[in-house]
Amino acid sequence: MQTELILPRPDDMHLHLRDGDMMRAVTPYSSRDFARAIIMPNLVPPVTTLEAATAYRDRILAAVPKGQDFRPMMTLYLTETTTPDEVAAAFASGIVKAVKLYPAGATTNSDSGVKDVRNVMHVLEKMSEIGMPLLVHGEVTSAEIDIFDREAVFIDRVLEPLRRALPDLRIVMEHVTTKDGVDYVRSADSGLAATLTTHHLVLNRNALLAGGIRPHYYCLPVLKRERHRLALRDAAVSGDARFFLGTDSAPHARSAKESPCGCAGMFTAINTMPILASVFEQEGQLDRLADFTSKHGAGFYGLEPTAARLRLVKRAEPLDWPAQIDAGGDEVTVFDPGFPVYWHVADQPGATEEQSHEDI
Ligand code: OTD
Ligand code: ZN
Ligand code: ZN
Repeated sequence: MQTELILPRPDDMHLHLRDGDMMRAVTPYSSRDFARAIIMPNLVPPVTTLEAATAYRDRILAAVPKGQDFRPMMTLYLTETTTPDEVAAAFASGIVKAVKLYPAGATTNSDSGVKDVRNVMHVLEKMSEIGMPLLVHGEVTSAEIDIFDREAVFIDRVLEPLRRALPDLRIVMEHVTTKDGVDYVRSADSGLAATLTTHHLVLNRNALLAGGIRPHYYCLPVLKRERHRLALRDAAVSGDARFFLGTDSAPHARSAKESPCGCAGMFTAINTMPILASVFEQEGQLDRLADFTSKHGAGFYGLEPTAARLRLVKRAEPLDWPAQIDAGGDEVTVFDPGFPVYWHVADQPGATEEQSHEDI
């Protein structure tokens, strides 16, 4: 039985770090295990300019504990007033790696999102020209479309026409949650990739709804049927370079989740790597974990896998994590995969053997 795994330090290609106290509380968990991350721009107000992205990046870097090497790769939030020149200048700076398209109303803080893709075509044309990736929250928001069908309908109504109109535009379908999404990515000749979250690989919608409603398992896109989860797992371990990790770790105060109208999002940054090692082990594909977490995403963004390493070890005793972490007076509930996790992150850069807190 394999009990050690050494990977290039992984990349989280879809991460919500928030701002202020919350950002300062959660950032160290990502920077401990990850080398780089694509940082989502859905702050209030959203990050829409290079100037705002640069300032946000500086605030994140200030929250990274000394001795850890973590590179935030920024994104701009696409609105109907974003200009082609703004995104081109942002991309040229090297600080901003991509533009994020949220259909208006699709998820947390997406009110300033795009109502109709036709209104941003001039920006997308520019991105296609300069090779700047478009990251999409791929769900339609129309009230008449069932929430479980919103990803599949987005592919038909928005994504496919967009890819026909701009075949050279590089697109990432963020947090793909359905077999439809996986099949669509596989059917594309080029230019299309997808991130997969930790939680959608682990849970189906029963976790949210069976035996009581569990607000800490509510996220968007919402958890789907088992057959979709199995399709996602198949894609993650397949070795297909179009699929890579984007945790979509999205912390909210516990009170905002345990509410009559609870916020969407799960906080997974803290235990993602041990959970993913368990998932790949369950699938008999431990050797492909590095592709998924450390190579495919880097390849898509034109980066080398990191030279630094992350070591995971399997132990007899399960990993222990706090049920909640403290975030500036608020509590954030930590993702519980629902099974014991025997993989542990063993080495953190900058930590001596005595300092390294192996069980988080
Ligand atoms: N999903 N929560 C959030 C974002 C994501 O769609 C997403 O990317 C969030 O809270 O920012 C969530 O459930
Ligand atoms: Zn999203
Ligand atoms: Zn997200």
